[in-house]
Amino acid sequence: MISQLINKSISNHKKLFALLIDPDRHTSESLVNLIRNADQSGVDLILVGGSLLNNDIHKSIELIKSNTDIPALLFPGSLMQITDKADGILLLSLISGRNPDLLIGNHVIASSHIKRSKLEVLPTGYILIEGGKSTSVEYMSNTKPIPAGKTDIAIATAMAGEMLGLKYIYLEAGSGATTSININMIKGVKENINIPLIVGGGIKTPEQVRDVILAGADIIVVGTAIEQKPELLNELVKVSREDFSSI
Ligand code: 1GP
Repeated sequence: MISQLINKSISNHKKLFALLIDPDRHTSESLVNLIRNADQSGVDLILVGGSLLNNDIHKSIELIKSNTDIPALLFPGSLMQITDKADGILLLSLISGRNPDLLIGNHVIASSHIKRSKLEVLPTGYILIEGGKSTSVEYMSNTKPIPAGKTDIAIATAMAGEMLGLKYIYLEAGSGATTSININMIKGVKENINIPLIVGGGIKTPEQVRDVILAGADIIVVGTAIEQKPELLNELVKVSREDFSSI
């Protein structure tokens, strides 16, 4: 179970590195190369999704599953991205926004399908934070991100998500964000919740990976930087393997 892997890692002070794959950015060949790279680099989780998806997500997941044992989690940008070929799904409720479809509406529509699929469900409070530019997720979700400096709002939103029973909080600056989530916001959220914290959006360098982990992220998500520079993957994963037992 993916939730057990996450919980066990957290109790062992181990951080998890998640690679985000947008199947639309790949041919079958480049996808297989990326998966081999992920395998060799020691990536812990693969998230699959995108704001728009034209490629066949079933086939992309099948290709991923046939080339690695790394758990594959759906990170759906829409209802059309749900497939039982994956191991699990980050069931995202966009709690920073006020779009009822993304808070609960789509979940109602998808619930029977997800139950039948036997996908492991990871209920996640998804919090969108301004990342220095307008991102696809902001446009497609028709929601306003929390301003980058409003740590108090991010904390209150994360706490509300936990109180509602969500099991993970994801602080998201948006794919390709110019600025990743600021360190004070990560620290503030981490200090006020008792569920695993996922952080992603705009993380590009080993230093950023280290800083985000030191601030309190349990799971780091990186996508764009690896699309642009696949050779960076090994180095970024390595940083997440450093000894963080003192935090
Ligand atoms: C986006 O948080 C993820 O949903 C990853 O963002 O593509 O900027 O790494 P990047």
